[in-house]
Amino acid sequence: MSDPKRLTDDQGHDEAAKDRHLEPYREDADGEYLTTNTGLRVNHTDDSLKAGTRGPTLLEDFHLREKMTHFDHERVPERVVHARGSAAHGFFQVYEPLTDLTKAKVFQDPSQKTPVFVRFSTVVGFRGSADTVRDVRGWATKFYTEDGNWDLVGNNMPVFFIQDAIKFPDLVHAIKPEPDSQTPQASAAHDNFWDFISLMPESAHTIMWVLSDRGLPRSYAMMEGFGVHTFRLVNAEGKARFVKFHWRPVLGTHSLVWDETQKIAGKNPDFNRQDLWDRIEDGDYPEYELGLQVVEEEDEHAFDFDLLDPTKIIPESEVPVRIVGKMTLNRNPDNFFAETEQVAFHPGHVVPGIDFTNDPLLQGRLFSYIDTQINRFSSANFNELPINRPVAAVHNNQRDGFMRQTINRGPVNYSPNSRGGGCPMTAPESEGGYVHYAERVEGHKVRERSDSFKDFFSQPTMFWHSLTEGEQDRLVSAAHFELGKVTIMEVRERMVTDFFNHINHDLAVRVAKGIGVEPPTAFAGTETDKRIPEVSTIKRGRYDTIQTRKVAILLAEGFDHEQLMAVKEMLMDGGAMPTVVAETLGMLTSASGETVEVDESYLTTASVLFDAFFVPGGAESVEALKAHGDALHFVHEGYRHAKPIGATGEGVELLSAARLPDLDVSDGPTTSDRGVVTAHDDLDGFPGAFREAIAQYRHFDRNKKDQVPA
Ligand code: HDE
Repeated sequence: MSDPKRLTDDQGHDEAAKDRHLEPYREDADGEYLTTNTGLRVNHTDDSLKAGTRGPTLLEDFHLREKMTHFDHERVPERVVHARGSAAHGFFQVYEPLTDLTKAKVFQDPSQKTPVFVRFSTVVGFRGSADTVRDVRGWATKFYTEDGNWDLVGNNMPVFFIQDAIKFPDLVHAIKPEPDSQTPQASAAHDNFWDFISLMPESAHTIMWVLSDRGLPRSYAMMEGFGVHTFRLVNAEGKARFVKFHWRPVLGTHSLVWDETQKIAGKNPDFNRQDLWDRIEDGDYPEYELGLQVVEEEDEHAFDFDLLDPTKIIPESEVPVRIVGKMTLNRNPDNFFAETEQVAFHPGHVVPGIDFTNDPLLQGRLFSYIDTQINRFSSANFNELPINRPVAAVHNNQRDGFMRQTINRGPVNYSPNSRGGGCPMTAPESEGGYVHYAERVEGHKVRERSDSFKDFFSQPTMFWHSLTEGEQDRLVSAAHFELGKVTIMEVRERMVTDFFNHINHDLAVRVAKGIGVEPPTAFAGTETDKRIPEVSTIKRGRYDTIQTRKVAILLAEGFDHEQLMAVKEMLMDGGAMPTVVAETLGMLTSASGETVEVDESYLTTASVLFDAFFVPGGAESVEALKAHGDALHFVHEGYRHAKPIGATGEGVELLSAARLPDLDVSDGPTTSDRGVVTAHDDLDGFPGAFREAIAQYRHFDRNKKDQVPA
């Protein structure tokens, strides 16, 4: 009989291969008796065994002891970084064979769907911290390929804070909560972090990314991903090329705004986690295209930065991104601990056709990830856990240790051997044996940084100039927040003069103004005309769809049913998600007698959890909303956060009552470029105009939005 835990080629390697692989480990208790861990049926689990109903508990109570002991041991240490994560299953499919570039099987056959498990994470916060903090997001993908597992362990930003792995413990110590007070949680806004950064000019590029909108993703389905390091692709002829990996969300890249993220952290700390879960449950599967930037080996030194330096990107104007395939996330985990918590990634999990470079950050990671998994699982057997087990067969002489699962048969556990016929035998390259790329290496043994790594400011300068004006404003404001939390004046000053002033003088002056620091004298050392437009989140957005956008519909008794339905239909057609919000849960009756169910009340939800708002008419309904602080607050906050707002009929009066600046209330549908769409009497064309405003995602050009009290 075939053993499902050891899937072999004849059982196929398709999209469902990992799912089949996990099946024998799944457990359902439907219709089953409660038992102990040794299979003994339990007949009472609510009282411990005592000497008399009011007497002492007996040591003999094996059920109590087993239940309690297991509970006491329910946790494993959380990840030292990336502790808070959310994951999903899915598959990857290449668009056309990449045989010319790599022999990795995952890239050969467009009809093959390789199963994947992806874990997104924040970096700094502990396991129970909020999702919507300003931070880098982790993006780790485990491909269960025919050749074994390949882990692409990346981030949502293409650069990193440091150039050499040896600085990682310092970086993480500095950014985590301070060691005496253990504050602040999940935030870089404190003395230690900025003290460290002000002395680490190599971090300038990543700091710009973190302070930009990229630090606040709207959804894991609307976030780009990057492998960060330069890797190598190797084809069957042994020819190698450099490569950078990119993930591009099909829904485009979109971000939240800072005030909103802080409020969401209180209203729904699981915002991104729940969003990912709901998308998959609703069938709105997150999809991402994989892109490659490929550089010929002979062009290694053709750039004005070093390809091995992880604080640099390759501008797309120099090497375009070739889109090669798509990943779809279509299944939520069955069990958070068994899958999301126990999944163990490692950049060193590679397959033939994919190899490393000498990036000193990558090289250090190759050590750290195995070590950290052994710390988390107290065992080198972590790859035997169901979520980590490759679908490819595993045979070796690594044996024993805590929680060993595999029952290796026979007397042979060494190599070479003759007793086992030489098995397990090493595989020649033609049979999939991994052969390291034979890069020629020579040099003196030195503890030094290459001079080619020492231009710290050119790319941050290009980054700054490549943002839209609105993005620049928000970045400056982010710096005001972060450095405003720094209590040591010298650190603030150093950040202005030694850091931002080297990126751009105007930026430094603007940052200085918000944090009580004397503006620095002009410094034009790193100015450049080069631009890298792809870094802008706004330019990476998608504005031709309203798919999965969440729209709150504010209602009270006596609403106009026809107006509600016209917009609801438009939203449903476009794949958006309308939610009726009212004072209480239950049913509401329209002016013409129809009833609708309320989905959320002002208590159970908040404006910050929506992308757009709609207020239909109905005199009685709108009068009630006008008298309701929560309804007015929804409109104010939505306006302040630059979200589209639509109103029809008397609904327009709610916006007037909210005294939105520059409100244009005309009869027909008015699509102001500020994303407030109103139609008082002539409703023809309103749904289309409102749809257009929602597709724009945010309307940052509301220049008086800060006058609104929210
Ligand atoms: Fe990680 N990193 N990292 N990192 N990293 C970990 O491994 C480390 C770096 C990244 O969802 C740890 O399993 C070092 C860059 C992700 O399970 C640990 C250095 C990038 C995840 C570790 C880096 C990453 C981790 C902690 C500098 C983007 C979460 C728990 C040399 C390219 C994976 C764990 C998951 C997790 C070490 C830098 C991405 C301690 C030493 C650069 C997405 O091993």
